[in-house]
Amino acid sequence: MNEQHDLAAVISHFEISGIFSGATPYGSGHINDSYSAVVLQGNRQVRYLVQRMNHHIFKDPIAVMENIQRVTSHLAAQLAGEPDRDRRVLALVKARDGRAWHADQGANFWRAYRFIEKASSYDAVQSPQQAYQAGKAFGQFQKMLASMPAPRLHETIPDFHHTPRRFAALERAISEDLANRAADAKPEIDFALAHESIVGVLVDANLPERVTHNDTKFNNVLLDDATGEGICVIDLDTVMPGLAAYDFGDMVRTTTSPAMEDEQDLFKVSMEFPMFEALTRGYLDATGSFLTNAEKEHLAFSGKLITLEVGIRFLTDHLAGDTYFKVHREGHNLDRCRTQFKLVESIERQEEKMSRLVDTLA
Ligand code: ADP
Ligand code: GN1
Ligand code: MG
Repeated sequence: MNEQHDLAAVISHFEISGIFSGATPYGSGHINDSYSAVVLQGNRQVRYLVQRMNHHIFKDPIAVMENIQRVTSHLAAQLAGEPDRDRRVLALVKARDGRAWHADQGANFWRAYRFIEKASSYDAVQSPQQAYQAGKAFGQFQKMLASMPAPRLHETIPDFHHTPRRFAALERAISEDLANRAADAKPEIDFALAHESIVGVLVDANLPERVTHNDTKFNNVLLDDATGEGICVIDLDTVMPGLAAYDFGDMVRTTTSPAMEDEQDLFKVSMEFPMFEALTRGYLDATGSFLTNAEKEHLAFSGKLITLEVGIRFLTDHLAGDTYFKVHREGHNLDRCRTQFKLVESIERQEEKMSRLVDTLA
């Protein structure tokens, strides 16, 4: 976190009663600044998850908030009558002016969510049971959003999963070489360029547009601390029209390798088949009834493609001088790129087996 923010001042703009007792930076996302803020209400300590949106990346924060309001209301309606409903969907706290956000003097956009207690997110997957729960939770999320009424959601980041355009951006970054890092990244650049033939496969497959999450990282689902159930899908900034396969692919990327995304020991990075199997079972338990055959046929491939895409994005940002993803050390984006490409290789070695498994389960 580069700046200090006055969270007491921020939360005073929201419909949060009680006495502010402190706030701490929270989570490990690459984009927004998140804080857990505690207020005393009588003798109870109540937490809120307060976020400053990154308006350099989300250029139209109001459009993002409109999407999130519509999506969370729709999910809440779908979950009516479910036990523990309040922990199964994010709930925005309104600002005192009635909006869903607060814009401060520094042009920062803030929002506040009720804190979902007794649940946790994990940066790396630990067991097939967790993988199953993540697949099921993101699958149910897609299922519930299949009935979102018109109009179409805003595209909060245009071409977010247009892999050919991500590839073109990398080519530009290589030729510009703004941070003078291309020579040292030659093996990674060669790896990316050698994969050009696959970048258009999903966008050219004529798959149906759906409401998708688009950032289905394992740490974007909260698992219940007591039962391990995937209880709530979070991080809704990129919920917009998209392809189901990219959502499944990002689960494969982040929920089948036990290593951290920025692990420097690449021996630890591999696509573990039991995790993939559990993830696929969870996802198809929720979505098998409505996905088309064409979508199912692309599931096994999607993990390889989005892992390549995210690796390409990390490499592009490294070459451009680290302007997009938060970095915490020298070469951080290059380290992240290396884990992604190592994972692509691991997936390539197991691709046929992955396809056979999806065929038997779908
Ligand atoms: P980012 O876009 O930076 O990844 P997230 O929305 O994913 O931000 O939030 C960061 C972290 O904060 C999450 O990984 C999760 O652990 C936690 N978190 C987010 N929303 C809530 C919530 N409503 N209740 C509890 N924890 C939350
Ligand atoms: C970012 O916000 P976070 O950390 O969940 C990024 C994703 C990448 C991911 C890689 C808006 O997600 O697209 O896949 O990092 N989000 C945005 O870890 O670009
Ligand atoms: Mg997140």
